[in-house]
Amino acid sequence: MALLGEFVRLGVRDVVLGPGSRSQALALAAAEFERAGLLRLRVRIDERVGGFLALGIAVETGSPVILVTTSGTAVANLHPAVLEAHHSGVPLIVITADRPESLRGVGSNQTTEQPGIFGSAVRRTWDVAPPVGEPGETETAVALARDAVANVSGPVHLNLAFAEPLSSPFTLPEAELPVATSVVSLPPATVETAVAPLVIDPDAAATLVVAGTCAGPRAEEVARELGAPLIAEVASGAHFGPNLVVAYRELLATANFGDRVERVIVFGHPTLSREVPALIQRAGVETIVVRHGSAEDYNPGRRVAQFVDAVRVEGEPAPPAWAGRWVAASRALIEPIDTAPDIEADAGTHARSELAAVRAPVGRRSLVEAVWRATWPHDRLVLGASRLIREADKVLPGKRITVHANRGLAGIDGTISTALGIALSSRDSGTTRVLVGDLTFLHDVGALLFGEGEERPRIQVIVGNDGGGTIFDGLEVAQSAGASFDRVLYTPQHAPVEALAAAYGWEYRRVDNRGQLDQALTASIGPTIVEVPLPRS
Ligand SMILES: Cc1ncc(C[n+]2csc(CCOP(=O)(O)OP(=O)(O)O)c2C)c(N)n1
Ligand SMILES: [Mg+2]
Repeated sequence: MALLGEFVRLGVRDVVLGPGSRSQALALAAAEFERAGLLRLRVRIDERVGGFLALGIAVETGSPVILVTTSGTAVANLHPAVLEAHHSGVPLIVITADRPESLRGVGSNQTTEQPGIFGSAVRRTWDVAPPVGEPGETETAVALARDAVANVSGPVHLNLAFAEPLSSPFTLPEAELPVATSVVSLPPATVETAVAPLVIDPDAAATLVVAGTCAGPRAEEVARELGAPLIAEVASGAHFGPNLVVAYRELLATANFGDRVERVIVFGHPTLSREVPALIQRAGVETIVVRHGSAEDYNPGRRVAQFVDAVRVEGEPAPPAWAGRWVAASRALIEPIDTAPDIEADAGTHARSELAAVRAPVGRRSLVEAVWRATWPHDRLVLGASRLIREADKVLPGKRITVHANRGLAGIDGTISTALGIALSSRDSGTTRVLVGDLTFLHDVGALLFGEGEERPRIQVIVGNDGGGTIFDGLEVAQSAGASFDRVLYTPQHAPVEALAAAYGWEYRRVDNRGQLDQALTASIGPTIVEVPLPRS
């Protein structure tokens, strides 16, 4: 109670929990705080889903989220989300209930070694003895909450022991309602950037700016200030602006483009191409990495020259010809998929070609383009790992919208849960769309479950269904592996998505052409699954 009260006083607003006996005191206290309007509480029975839901909330709000579980395997189910949060620098306060020390290591029910269970993936761990009603316990709880918030530049773990009785009835006395004094200010980069930023002179070298996930809009600003081409991955938060180069893979491998680069400035965590790490490892290229709160510094081939917390540009931008050549060449490389009808064509030809466009089958490119067109600044877009995010990264033009992808470890797990967390806490009134492959969808199908009374946000789960993991078809081994390939890599499936939608109470639409796709993307209000069958190749 004192612990949660202090978290609230420090500005923490969101709690996600799974049910369990050992954690009952925390769960009941959280429900009381919610009743008093001091916390938003989300309850999920599957802790892996709850973990990623909390991650999504923290990504969207930028504030730490409390995650509560009972003891035993419940704790281990948080590990995937904790790892992703660790690698992306997302603040999670993981509180796990445990038995007191005397009942550990002696075969007690539902008891394992919880302190240290997340290894180095948490910034700090506390193992706390059970409260027994002694004086000073409130102060200890308050100090613990402060300590946790001070360390939450990524996930932190509070393992709290509870002895019998595990809880007693209580209500929050009005007089004791904690007053939220401040919104949590996070410890990471904000503090460290007090260190003077590295000064960059645009004239010193032919420069390219690279933005991976978590980069944010600063990368775009720096590219403009430098007059540098901008390679901004689709979920970087910087995929817009006059210097954006979409066809970067091709250009990095083209004479007079990639080979002219002398200096690379990296923001965020690039993961979507081989060409970017190859460029950084080329002789004669100097790379500066601007840190972004991840646990690991991006350092391909350990060739990065400098890691800094921030950069400042001093001097006039490079001549426009430098970035201009890249931008123009990129535009020329990305042809529109459908050639527009000749302006001089008669009305009948126009009508026929428009009809043909509406009836055209949906491919991967037209799918990502339609989702991109439908998304506006008040919406949110979440991209699952695998083929579709790569397709999006290869072809989508710049647009200033909020895009998220779990690229810390690029797992196909927890994608729908993460998107639900984003949808539930988005300050804007738009729709959250999450674009996933079929295996990514099925991996997190449990996220579709809303317990009775749980809020159902505006969300569309768009499933590009090609019957398995077609990303593996692009591997060299696909040519040589023979009959086993499908069984162990493609992993074919025919799970009926419509039936799953019905089982979990989601609206469902199947889309067979581009016209239907555009309609489906703008039609729905409540949680909807849009299934888009795609060919394997
Ligand atoms: C948790 C996890 N398990 C396994 C993988 C390896 N993996 C990467 S992509 C992929 C297949 C994804 O298939 P699907 O979602 O259908 O996308 P597609 O490639 O077919 O578009 C797998 C299994 C992973 N990234 N994360
Ligand atoms: Mg697939």
